[in-house]
Amino acid sequence: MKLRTILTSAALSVGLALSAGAASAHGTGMMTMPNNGQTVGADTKVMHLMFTDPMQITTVTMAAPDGKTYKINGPAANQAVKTWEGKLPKLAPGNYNIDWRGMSPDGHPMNGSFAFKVAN
Ligand SMILES: [Cu+2]
Repeated sequence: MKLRTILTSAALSVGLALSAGAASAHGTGMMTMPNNGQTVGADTKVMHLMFTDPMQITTVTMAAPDGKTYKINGPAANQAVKTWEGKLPKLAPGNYNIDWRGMSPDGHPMNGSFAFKVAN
């Protein structure tokens, strides 16, 4: 438990978590909506990943407080986009974590994660 807590906070502090090697090669500049750590309303219907350079996103999953992992659908993996908009399922109050995987224009595998909370 202790170790997991440490790893989780370390991952968050790396900043919305572009993996370290890839991030240094690409600058950073990634943003998400919701922001990492943000509290949003249950009426939130979409999420965004925003990049300074176009990114091909291959997989986005969301761990929900019901214990399930949902696949988030958005632009297809063969499209490179600066803003990736995914449709969220109906949200219940609680803590959510989103993990994404993709590939940069030069072919580097990229991934990241962020967390948000849905208010009661
Ligand atoms: Cu690269």
